[in-house]
Amino acid sequence: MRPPSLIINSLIMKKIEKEIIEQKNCRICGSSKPKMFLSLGSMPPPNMFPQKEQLKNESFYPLDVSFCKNCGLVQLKHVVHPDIMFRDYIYVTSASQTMIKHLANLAEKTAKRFKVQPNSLVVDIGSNDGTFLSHFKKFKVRTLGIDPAENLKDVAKSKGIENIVALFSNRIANLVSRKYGKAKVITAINVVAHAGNLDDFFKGIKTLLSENGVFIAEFPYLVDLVEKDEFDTIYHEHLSYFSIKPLLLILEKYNLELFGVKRIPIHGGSIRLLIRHSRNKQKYPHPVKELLNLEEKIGLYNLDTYRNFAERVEKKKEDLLKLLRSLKSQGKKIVGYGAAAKGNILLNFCGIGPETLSYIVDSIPAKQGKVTPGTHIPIYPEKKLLEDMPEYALLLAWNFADEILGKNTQYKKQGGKFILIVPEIKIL
Ligand code: JHZ
Repeated sequence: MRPPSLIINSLIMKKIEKEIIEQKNCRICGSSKPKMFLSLGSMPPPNMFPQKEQLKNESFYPLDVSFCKNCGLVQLKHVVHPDIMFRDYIYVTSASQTMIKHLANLAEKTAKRFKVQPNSLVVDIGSNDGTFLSHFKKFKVRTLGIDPAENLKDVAKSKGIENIVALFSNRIANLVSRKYGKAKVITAINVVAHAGNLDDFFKGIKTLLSENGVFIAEFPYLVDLVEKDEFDTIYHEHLSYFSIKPLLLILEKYNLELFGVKRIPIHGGSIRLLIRHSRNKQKYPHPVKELLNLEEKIGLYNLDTYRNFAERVEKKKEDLLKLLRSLKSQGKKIVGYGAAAKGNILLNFCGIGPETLSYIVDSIPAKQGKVTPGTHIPIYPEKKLLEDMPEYALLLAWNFADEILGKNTQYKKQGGKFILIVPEIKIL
């Protein structure tokens, strides 16, 4: 018999039969009536940066968003095959100091609050380049990463992180618990929104989590997305946009309990969830009740809220294009800062290409030398900004505004200006 790790690796080696499928029923409650309220158009998945010679082979997929009135889940209407999006993944967690510090902090807090003993198992789903798990090493725990990106396996390994190349599922959870035992801590940072089958995902959490274990999940919060019009965080990888209400439904289905929740500022406003095997059925802690009230109050369970959001998105597009056209007509040079996935949504949706943004600077070496998906703007290392001194830099990675502005004081001193787009369009 082959060892379990080989069996796991072979699970994602199947041929892709359908590149995209339409999700007809709500991915949480199964209702057949999710209503579409926004179409951002058809574009390549935003982390698939082509080389100049691959431009003719780009695949475009629709980006349409629906709301399920029955359970409150906001979700994509189409699902691109996960192998297309995640098998060769260009985004690395370690690209931002903000993210590194955030995860170091979370590892420290987790180990202390949950009294994680040496040798306990800590599993990170969507472990990427191993940044998060590397911060658990000093607690002498056993760490295991699960991530479908084949290209990042060795990067994580070089940090001493054992890694399984797979999409998380109940099947994987069973294999892992047989080989490594149950996990005291499971984490999924910016991952649950990516899960194609939420039932299978939470069933897997139920299977792998030890009796007194904790599952910690973080992802952008729908309240922030709607209130700050962060429409560019809607993309093919993110299949669900969560509020608390639909989440409780799926947790209850698998006898899991949300015992803690906290709003955190990362990525334009996220939530951190603390989940365990159910002990207090139907007794939500105060912060959970407060968020449910907030969601109700701002209309997250009404279709009209999303129709209004869609109108604001169109308006933001017009306003941004007006500003950029006016700057170009004055002969100003504009570039982009941060070739973020969200940036690619903004560029494709607004139809902004190299005629407007001469280039984009980005810190991830694998993005440099490539062009942006769909819009074909060349990407260079960050140092080009100061060498070239364009008059304006459109901050595409607006979620890291503090970090980026902080390290570009010289550009500002020499007269360079940043254009911010979230929460509103503003020149700094
Ligand atoms: P960043 C990613 O989306 C992918 P993206 C993922 N799907 C997800 O869910 C969200 O995060 C949350 C660059 N940069 O993190 C690096 C600089 O150049 O906003 C990145 O290319 N200089 C998992 O891609 C980009 O900006 C800098 O100083 O939208 C930021 O991408 C910093 C800080 C970043 O996420």
